[in-house]
Amino acid sequence: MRLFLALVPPPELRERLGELADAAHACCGGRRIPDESLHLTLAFLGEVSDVQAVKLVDWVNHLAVPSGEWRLDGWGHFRRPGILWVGGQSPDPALDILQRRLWDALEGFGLAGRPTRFVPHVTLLRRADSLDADNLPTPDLIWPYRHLVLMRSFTHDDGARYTTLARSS
Ligand code: 2AM
Repeated sequence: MRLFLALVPPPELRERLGELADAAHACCGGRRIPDESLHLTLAFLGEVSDVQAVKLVDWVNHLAVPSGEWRLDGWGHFRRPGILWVGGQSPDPALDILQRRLWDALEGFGLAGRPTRFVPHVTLLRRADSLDADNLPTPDLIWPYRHLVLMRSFTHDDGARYTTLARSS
């Protein structure tokens, strides 16, 4: 099964992100990520076995994550998959440390895939017609977090859907 670790936005922030996704979609086209799927990927694990998944669920359920606040104040994009995203204009040291700590533990589970670069972002559009965010309102949002989740991704014709398998304590 295909798994990833993520932060999920609290309900009010999810709404604000949804408004930004609507504005982005009106201007740039592509596929708008549904509100319920908006997230920040901390670690993409890819395909894992059932045995590994059981271990990961137990680990995440007992994991304590330092709480924090992430400031989202800029637009960005990944050209190749046509991803338009919101994120921080400057690096976030707390998220960087969390991401490194998670990969240290994941490698202990025998998982590979630590990325060479971590760019915290919330994908709002995929396969956008335009990646020019100049006419979009500048985001200014704070994301308070206390927990991370282990998510399973299911691929459908109209995009991915996610279910939560575990939440940190
Ligand atoms: P993103 O949309 O935030 O960029 C679940 O599939 C999530 O994992 C996706 O939303 C995507 O995050 C990320 N993801 C998917 N495939 C990936 C890959 N091959 N490498 C890294 N991250 C990936």
